[in-house]
Amino acid sequence: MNTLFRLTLPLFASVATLAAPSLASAADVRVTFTNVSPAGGVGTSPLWVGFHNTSFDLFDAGSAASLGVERISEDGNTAPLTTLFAATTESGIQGTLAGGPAFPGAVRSMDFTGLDLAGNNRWFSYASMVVLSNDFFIGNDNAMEHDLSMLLNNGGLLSFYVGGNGDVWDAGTEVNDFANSLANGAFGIGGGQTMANQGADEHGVVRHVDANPYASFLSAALVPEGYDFAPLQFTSQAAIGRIDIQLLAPVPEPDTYAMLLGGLALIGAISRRSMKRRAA
Ligand SMILES: [Ca+2]
Ligand SMILES: [Ca+2]
Ligand SMILES: [Ca+2]
Repeated sequence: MNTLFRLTLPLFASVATLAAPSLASAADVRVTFTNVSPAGGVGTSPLWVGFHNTSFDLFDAGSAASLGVERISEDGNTAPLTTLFAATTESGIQGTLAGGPAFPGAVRSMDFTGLDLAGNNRWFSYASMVVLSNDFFIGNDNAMEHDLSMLLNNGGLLSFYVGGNGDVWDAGTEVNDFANSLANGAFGIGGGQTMANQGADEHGVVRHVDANPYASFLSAALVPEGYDFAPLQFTSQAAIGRIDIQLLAPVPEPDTYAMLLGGLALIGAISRRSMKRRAA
């Protein structure tokens, strides 16, 4: 091995070692939601997502929903949930996927930067209203269900299906009634919601939606005769949506660039010195 290689190899190794912690500590991810319901199936309000250190728990089955869950479940309004998340997490990161409600086949995506996947932003929570409904929603009860630290070891992609086979919740905050359910018009049903937080309070607890989700709805007279509910039977479908969380190529931080440039300058100087010595 010549002098140049003996000097530069350890140098490359040390630059890589110094750069590694900086790259791992701030990751960027892309969250993509795809509505995989069949044509004519349910839609979803803009998906809220949060990255936390388990200090945030969206809801507990069998207990009353928070105001944040109530508003997102009844109106698709993520503002109260956003306030709640900010107040209960330290260094939590959150956002609502842009692009409006997602009906079957729609794809919504959003990038998040500077996540600490091994600490403050290791755990992923999500919530979205299911339409057609009064207060149905999808979301994770278990705050530690989705571990993003796995992104660092499994090729940088975490995918899972949501809302399948009864994994849909009734917030228990509004009586199910076609007279006051959001987006009836999109499904050819009469009635519908004309303002936020409309409809009778349910004073209930969060519970699974079972069997035919629409069998117990009041004001059934608003549904046209012979209406085909089959595409809306999400309780017997494999899923409502798929969430893909993809690790984006880490962007070196300024201090990493500085180290890298410093290292390269040093290599250049050594190389020039070594060539001069050989020429002499
Ligand atoms: Ca919970
Ligand atoms: Ca309510
Ligand atoms: Ca309800």
